[in-house]
Amino acid sequence: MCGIVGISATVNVNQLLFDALTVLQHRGQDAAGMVTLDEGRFFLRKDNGLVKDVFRTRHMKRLNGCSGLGHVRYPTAGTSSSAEAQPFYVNSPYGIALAHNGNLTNADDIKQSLFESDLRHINTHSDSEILLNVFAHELAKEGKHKPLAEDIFNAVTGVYQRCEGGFAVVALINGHGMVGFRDPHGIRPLVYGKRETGNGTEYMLASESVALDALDFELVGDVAPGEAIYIDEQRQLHTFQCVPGKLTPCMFEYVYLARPDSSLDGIYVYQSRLRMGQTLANKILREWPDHDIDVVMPIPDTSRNSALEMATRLGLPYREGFVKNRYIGRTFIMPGQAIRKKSVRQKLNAIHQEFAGKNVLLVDDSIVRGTTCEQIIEMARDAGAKKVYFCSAAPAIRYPNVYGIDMPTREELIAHGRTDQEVCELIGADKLIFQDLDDLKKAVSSLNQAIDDFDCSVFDGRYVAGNIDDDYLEQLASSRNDDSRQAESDIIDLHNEGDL
Ligand code: PIN
Repeated sequence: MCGIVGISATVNVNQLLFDALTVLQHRGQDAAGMVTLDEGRFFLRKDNGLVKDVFRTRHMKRLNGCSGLGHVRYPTAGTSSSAEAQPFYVNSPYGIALAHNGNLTNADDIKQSLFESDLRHINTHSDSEILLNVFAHELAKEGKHKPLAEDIFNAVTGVYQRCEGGFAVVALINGHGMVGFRDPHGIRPLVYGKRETGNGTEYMLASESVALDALDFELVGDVAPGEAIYIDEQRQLHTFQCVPGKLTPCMFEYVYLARPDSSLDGIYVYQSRLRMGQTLANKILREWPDHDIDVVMPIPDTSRNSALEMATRLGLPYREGFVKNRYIGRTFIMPGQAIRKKSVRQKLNAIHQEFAGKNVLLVDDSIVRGTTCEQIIEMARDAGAKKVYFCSAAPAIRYPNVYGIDMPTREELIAHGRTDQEVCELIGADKLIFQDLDDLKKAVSSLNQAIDDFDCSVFDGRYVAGNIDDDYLEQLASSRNDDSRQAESDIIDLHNEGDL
């Protein structure tokens, strides 16, 4: 998962991009990048690290121009070296920069055809470089010195025809404008908005609406699956449905990835999490009417919304039993099992009085590896809890994600190949309750009747964009495993464009 933003403004965009990336920082803390375009010249700064550390005053001063792109990375396919940070740039045709969120599931095939038929070389492991080259090739095929909106849309159609998987893209074409598009299933999110100024309308594309809010842009809507948005040099907006789309957004955005104050595909994430709490509480009332829970407790932060609603529906007190050190990153994102384990105790501390002698129901948004919940349950017992029940606002995660979320391999997922009861025993809970997938789908789709399906592949192994087989999953697993990642990140790239 990554965060992307593109802005076409009437003033320098460097500060706007910085602010937008800071708001999208939860989508990736591994690397950050920004490209701006000023009088026919691109300025690029990208490196590993948080937004606040990657862009220093000396960089910001040189990131000139009224249009630009930004990216925060959370490593998916590819590696964590700084040369794989985005945006990527290619000089022909016109000069194009591109940032991408998602994962191409046919990247190897495209890479081969780029090399053999299109005579293009890909220098990194990143599928974003592949996407950029496909787009560049398709645009070059139009053969225009001054491409029109329809040429841009033809090129995006070409991308849709060649690329499979989940992707949301923003691109800047030197001398011509800014483009945004989203895969035909709308798996990864992309919204756009506008802002009126004395000098005309400004446009912004972003992974989440919260970035628009922060910059005072008004949400126009979500980019539709298979659609392309083009804002030309005069900041005129053009939209076109390049290929038919079927909206099946990623369910995990609502469960965990997106900020609660974002609206994605017409659904407020916060509201969806409240609904998840209601349906989970209903399951408890249905299947365990004589429960002996004394108190409902969230594991901060994401599960707070669901836990609060659960407590209300169950008629039980809601208590904050864990205090989180906000200066430590998300454990889910940190690479390496040892670091992840160590950081849980550093990250959370228990308020003993809230546990002593009570049967507590701990609520989390999801169970992935199970390492965090195992330690948290242990902490609750150490703090004096009588019984520790655990529930997950999402169903058990049994399958890897292939659409750009850095989920562990199948073997690392605690629920893969295990029953709920086996997972319960492994994490050491007195009882474990998972949300049912049908309930989750109903909870979220009740907020937008126009969506009748989601990408729920991590729960049910059904990959909505198709063409995923065991070989692909094996290959993805080997690129994701912690050891291979470490080895790759030790390599120093000769062409690191990390500095201006
Ligand atoms: C954490 C959100 N959430 C907590 C992410 C832990 C799985 N984990 C997914 C639970 S926060 S584990 O709100 O962003 O702080 O199953 O891998 O142990």
